[in-house]
Amino acid sequence: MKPPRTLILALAVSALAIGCERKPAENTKATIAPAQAPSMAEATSPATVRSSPDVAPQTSSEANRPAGPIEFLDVTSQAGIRFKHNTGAFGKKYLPETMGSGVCFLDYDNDGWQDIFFVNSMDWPEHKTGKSIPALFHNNHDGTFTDVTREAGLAIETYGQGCAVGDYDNDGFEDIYLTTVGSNHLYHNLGNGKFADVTAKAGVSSPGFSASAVWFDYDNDGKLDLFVTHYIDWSIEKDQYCSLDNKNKSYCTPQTYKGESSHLYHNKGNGVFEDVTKKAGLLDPTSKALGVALLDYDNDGWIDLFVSNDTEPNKLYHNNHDGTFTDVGVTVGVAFSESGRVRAGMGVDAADIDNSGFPSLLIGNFTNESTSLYRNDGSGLFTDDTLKSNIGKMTTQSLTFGCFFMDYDLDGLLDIVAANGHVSDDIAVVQPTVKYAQPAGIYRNAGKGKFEDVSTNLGRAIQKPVVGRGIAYADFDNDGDLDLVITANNGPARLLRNDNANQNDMLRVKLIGTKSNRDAIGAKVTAATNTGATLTRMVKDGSSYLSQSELPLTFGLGKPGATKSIRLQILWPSGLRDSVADVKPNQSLTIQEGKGVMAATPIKFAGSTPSH
Ligand SMILES: [Ca+2]
Ligand SMILES: [Ca+2]
Ligand SMILES: [Ca+2]
Ligand SMILES: [Ca+2]
Repeated sequence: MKPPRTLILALAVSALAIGCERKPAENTKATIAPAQAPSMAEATSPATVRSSPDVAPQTSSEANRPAGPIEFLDVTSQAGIRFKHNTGAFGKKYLPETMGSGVCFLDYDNDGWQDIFFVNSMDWPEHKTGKSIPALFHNNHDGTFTDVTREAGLAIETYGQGCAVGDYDNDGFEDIYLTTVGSNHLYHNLGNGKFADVTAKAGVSSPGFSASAVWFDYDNDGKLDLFVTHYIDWSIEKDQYCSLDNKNKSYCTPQTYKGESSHLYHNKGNGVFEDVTKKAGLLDPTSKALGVALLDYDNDGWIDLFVSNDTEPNKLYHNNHDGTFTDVGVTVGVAFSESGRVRAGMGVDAADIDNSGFPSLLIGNFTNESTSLYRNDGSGLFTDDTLKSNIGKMTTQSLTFGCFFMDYDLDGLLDIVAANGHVSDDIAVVQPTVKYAQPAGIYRNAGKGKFEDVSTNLGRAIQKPVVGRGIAYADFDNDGDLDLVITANNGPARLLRNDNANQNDMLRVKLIGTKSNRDAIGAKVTAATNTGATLTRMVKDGSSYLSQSELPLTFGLGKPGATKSIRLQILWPSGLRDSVADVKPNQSLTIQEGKGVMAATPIKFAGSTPSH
């Protein structure tokens, strides 16, 4: 264990003087008042340029800088995470059993430490053996978590699939949307550690077979709207018989069932939403959607939606700026494989992988289909780089559900992380080389459009075969590098701590919208270093599969350099621009729209046991 760091008293004096967000609480369950929204006059002020507050002399941090190879260490049990997904499977092979479930990182109590929400399914009514509930784990700031599900009012049994976290009422507290096979739930965060089910008033139950969901502000009115993907028209009564070996029932593929349209809900304010699916041009009963990613693929300032469909064409919904969307998936080249085939699109992500300023697309597919990588060429078109990037040959054997771009080694290039696992527990009967439980995949961005498989270089935990489904990232221990949580179908979830990636420099940025939605979802941040790197990241939820990573952004800044300095430019969804000059690496900044830096905390490199 490393010795505790010396506290740096010079920390961000000027920032904290004007800051209205409290520092991380000393007590684990403290309720934190949200930042107050500034007046409209303040919020609409022109672009501001401010210097970052003087932060930590880098020398004292360097003393605790880790060394050694990067490893994702399984810290599930030492962190006190105990969660097992229950599919309710009892031999009838009902299709939803093989699809779940998701996990979301969120800081529900605003203490600056990411908490974890696990979605659960449950026993079927005809074979009830016990109660299965989701789980909310509070981050205790010392590498451990406490299960607070019951106190939070979330011990509610549903046939859950996924979650999406967003502060839909801009009250400063993250709310949770839970998707299910059945009726979905919106849990409003009351700010005192408890949640209230407000689904009925909000009008967002979205009955059917829901999968991934995403909060985003499609009309840029400052209020988060909700898009809910739907998969297939399934019920116990409509369940079909399928078999791989012509003897025993297997899980059917989605071709057996009709699709079900996804839904868009417009946030009207006052906690009420309107189903605008048809009006927005998004009604599509043939789609079998599983994943959704936010991106502004054409950089016109309006968020577009990418939706992956299982055995149906993928959709890229261009935002027309008037409340409607147009599917341009075929035109821009992301609907089909290079040979014109539909694939089993599941998890998705969009991010700027080549530091071009434009987001490229990642889609997890079935075994023998490979994960898809579409590079955004900046002219409104995508190029299928699956083969050229080497992703194709590295992912042929994988059946990929959750996946995303994440800079695991903080070198400034976004890598690829994937959770894998087959849908058929009996797949080995007909395809002996294909496994039901599969290791996760990590593919390092080597630059120049190439990726390399580093899955076997990062410790044993990544190589452990599991029936992977949901996956999400966050810096749960606030040591500057990104950690992982992975769920397993009908199995235990695991927390994998990233050790030693913080040998490289990083900058973490949390944004607070004022005129824009408070979560700043859709805000784009460009970090330009005095060493010549320019990185662009967008604040987003959604992506992966049924899951959500943390909202704060992490910029990997490569090898430590004593004179390194960063200029941040923020384009808010409202159209406002802020910029912050002379930022030093290895700190975590909170930036408020129109106001600049509100808080700055140096990163502590102590790793597993941060001390106070
Ligand atoms: Ca927290
Ligand atoms: Ca809220
Ligand atoms: Ca756009
Ligand atoms: Ca970390």
